[in-house]
Amino acid sequence: MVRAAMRLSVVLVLGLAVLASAATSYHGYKVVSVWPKTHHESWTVQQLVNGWELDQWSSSRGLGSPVDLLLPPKLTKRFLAALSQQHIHVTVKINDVQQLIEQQGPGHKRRSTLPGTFDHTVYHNLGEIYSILDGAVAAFPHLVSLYTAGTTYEGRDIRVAKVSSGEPKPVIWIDCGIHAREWISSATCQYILDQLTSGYGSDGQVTDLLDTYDFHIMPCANPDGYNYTWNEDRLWRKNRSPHTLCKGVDCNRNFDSDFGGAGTSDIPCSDLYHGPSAFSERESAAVRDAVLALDDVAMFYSLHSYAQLWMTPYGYTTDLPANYDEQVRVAEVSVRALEAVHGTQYQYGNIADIIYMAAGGSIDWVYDTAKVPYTYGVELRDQGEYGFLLPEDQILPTGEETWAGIVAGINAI
Ligand code: 0X9
Ligand code: ZN
Repeated sequence: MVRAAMRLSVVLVLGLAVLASAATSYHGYKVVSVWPKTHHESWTVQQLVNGWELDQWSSSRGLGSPVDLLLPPKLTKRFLAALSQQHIHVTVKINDVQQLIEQQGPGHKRRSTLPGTFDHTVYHNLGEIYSILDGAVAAFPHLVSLYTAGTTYEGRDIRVAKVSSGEPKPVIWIDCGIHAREWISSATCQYILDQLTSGYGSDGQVTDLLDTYDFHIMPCANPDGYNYTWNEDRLWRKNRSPHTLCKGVDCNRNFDSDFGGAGTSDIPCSDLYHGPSAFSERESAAVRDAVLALDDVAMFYSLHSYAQLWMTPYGYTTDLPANYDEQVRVAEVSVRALEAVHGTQYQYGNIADIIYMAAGGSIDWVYDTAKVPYTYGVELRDQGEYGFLLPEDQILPTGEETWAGIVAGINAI
């Protein structure tokens, strides 16, 4: 009897261990676009999203524009039936999310270049990104240096590459990957670092830029979360700090800009959880400390995905910042330059109007408190065809157009 109970508990423990170690599978999950035409239909969709706690990949930008949702297989039938009963239009964007995940990430493809060198044909895990940073220092020791802006809950360094041609100059800050699943963001930071290092002394435009500015590039602002998207759950958004019931804070809700305000959640299990207090998280504190340690930050860019938006403050209020017209003028210059490269269409404007209210975001805090006059949040490709699962053959064109937008913006200030 006792033996049998012991055997049972061993089996149970082993079973739980297997369950705990298995990566999340999105087999049979779909991404759908829902098109509410009236306020009532919008409300209905929101009720379904809240009731079933669906992962909302994008929010509608007004009536007639779509809301993208991740739909678990067990809810598909009921969800589609509810919509059809209300005559709400829906289209399937991704038929099987897991299939798409498996086309990218661990082991699917070999890199085309040596480890420790740039390769914009594949996504890289955190170890690879950090060895690329080390490789950049080794190859360009007079141009690149690295520093650690902070250490995560799980003990990983949050590294920054400083690119400088010599004596201190005003800084252009670019951070990437504060949301773990937005892989194209980190890939774009790597592309930008590659352009800066390979172009100095050979490309006139890059040489001029580095003779005028220093660049501080944080390619992975959320290393624990990013690592988790590689090994456990490709669609994880937050960091990995533990809280009651659930793990993770949305680091882009954790800055001290109307902390806890609109578009945030005080529920630890929510994807929009703002955390116990402003700057409670190592990742947001690292950005804060790094920016405050700099004498003169001319521009601050935070790269996200997806939606193709070039955004200015504020997210916590629909009020406009004092220099809104000037920030928007420069955003428009950037978007025109970006569009000229591959024809990708972007919209620009303040966060609260162009996407949604979101308090506690980095660009608002950097504008208000660090007094950086030009702060931009950029949502890179695409517009939901692949969403967060942007194929690797779009890394290079995304890098090219985004860099063109940033260069044009810098030259316009
Ligand atoms: O919700 C967010 O934090 C951003 N959208 S995302 O899909 N990438 O999560 C929008 C907030 C705007 N603020 C900044 N981008 N800084
Ligand atoms: Zn994001």
